[in-house]
Amino acid sequence: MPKKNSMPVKDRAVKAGIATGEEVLPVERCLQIHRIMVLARALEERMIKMSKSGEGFFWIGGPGEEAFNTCLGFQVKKGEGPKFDYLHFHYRNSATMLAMGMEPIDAIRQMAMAWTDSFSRGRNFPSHFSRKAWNVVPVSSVIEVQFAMAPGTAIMQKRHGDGVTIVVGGDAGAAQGDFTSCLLWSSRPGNELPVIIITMNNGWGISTSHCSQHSCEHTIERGKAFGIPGEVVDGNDPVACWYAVERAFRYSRSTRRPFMLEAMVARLNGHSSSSGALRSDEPDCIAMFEDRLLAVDVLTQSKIDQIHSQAHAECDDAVAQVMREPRPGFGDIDKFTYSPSEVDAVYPGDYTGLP
Ligand SMILES: Cc1ncc(C[n+]2csc(CCOP(=O)(O)OP(=O)(O)O)c2C)c(N)n1
Ligand SMILES: [Mg+2]
Repeated sequence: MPKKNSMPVKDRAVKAGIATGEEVLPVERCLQIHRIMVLARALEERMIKMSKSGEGFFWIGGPGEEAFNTCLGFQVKKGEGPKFDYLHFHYRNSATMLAMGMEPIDAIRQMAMAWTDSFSRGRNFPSHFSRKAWNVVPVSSVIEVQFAMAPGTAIMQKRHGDGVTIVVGGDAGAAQGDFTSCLLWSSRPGNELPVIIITMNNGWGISTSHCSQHSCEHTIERGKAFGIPGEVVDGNDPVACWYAVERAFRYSRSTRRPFMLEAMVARLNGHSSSSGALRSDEPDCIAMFEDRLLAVDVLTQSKIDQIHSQAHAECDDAVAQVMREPRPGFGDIDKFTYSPSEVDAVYPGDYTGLP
C-alpha cells in the first residue's frame, strides 16, 4: 500500500495540481482538460440549438461525458495503421475527438448535413465520427455493433507493434450479444487481445432504467466470467478518469490483453433531440471541476467566464461559416456507400456507382 500523504488536500493541490485521494493531476494538464471539456459542451449546446432552429435536424451527443472522454482522447496513440490505436466510438465521443485535435467545425458540418462534412459527406447523424488518418472507425447508429468489430482490429494489433483497440458503448447496449461476443473473442486462451472495453454507464437506455434490466450493478462484473480485469471510475471526476484511463492503457499495451473500464456518467440533455434534449438536474462534471479549480486558485471566475465565452464564440462562428457551405445534391445519392477498392477486380470503383 502507498503511504498516505499527511498534507491537507488543499495545500497538496495548490502545490502540485488537483488531487483525488492519492492521485494528483498537474495544473497544466487540468487546465488543458478543462478547456476541452468546455469546448465540447459549447459545441453540443450549439448543435442542440441547431436542431431546434432548422440549421440541423436531429441531435445526439455527449453532454455529461466530457470528463472521461477528454482524458481518453489525450492519451490515445493517434495515427493511421497498425502501429496506432484503433477507436470504435459511440455517438457521445465529441470530447474525445476534440482532445485528439478535431475542430468544432468538423462536427458542425455533419450536424448541418453539409457536403463539406468530412465524416460522411452530409449523410449521417451528428456525432457519427470517422477519420481514417486517426484509425477512427465509422460510428454506427445501430448500437453495439462496434463491440463485434473491435476484436478484428485487435487481432491485427496483437501481431503488430504496441497499438491497442478502444471500444466504447452505453450501459443498455451492453445487454446485446455483440458485447458478450467482444468479451469472448478478447479472452480466448492463448489468443487474448489488446482491447480496452469501455462502458459509459449513465443509468439509462433512452427511457429504460439500468436497474430494471441488469442483474449486476456494473457491466465490468461480467468480465469475471472471461477472466478480464476491470475498473469502475467516477466519470464526473477528471482526475480519477485520467489515471483510470492511464492504467487501462498501460495494462493493455504492455500485456496485449483485454481490460474493462466503466465510467459512471450523467446524461445532461436527455437521450437526443427526439426526447427533448432538456437539461436534467444530474451532476455536471464541468461545474464540479470548476469548483475544485476555483477552490485552489488555479482559475478565477472571470477567467472561467472568458473560457466559456471564447468556446461559444468559436462554435457560433463555425455555424455561420457552415451555413454558407454547399449541401449534397441529387447526383450524390448513389455515391460513397462503399470505399473504392484497389484490389477488387470485379468492383474496383465505388460499388454503388455501378449501373
Ligand atoms: C440495435 C439497436 N437497437 C435499438 C436501437 C435504438 N436505440 C438507440 S440508442 C438506444 C439506447 C442506448 O442506450 P445506452 O447503450 O445505454 O447508451 P446511451 O444512449 O445511454 O449513451 C437505443 C435502444 C438502436 N439504435 N440499435
Ligand atoms: Mg445508457
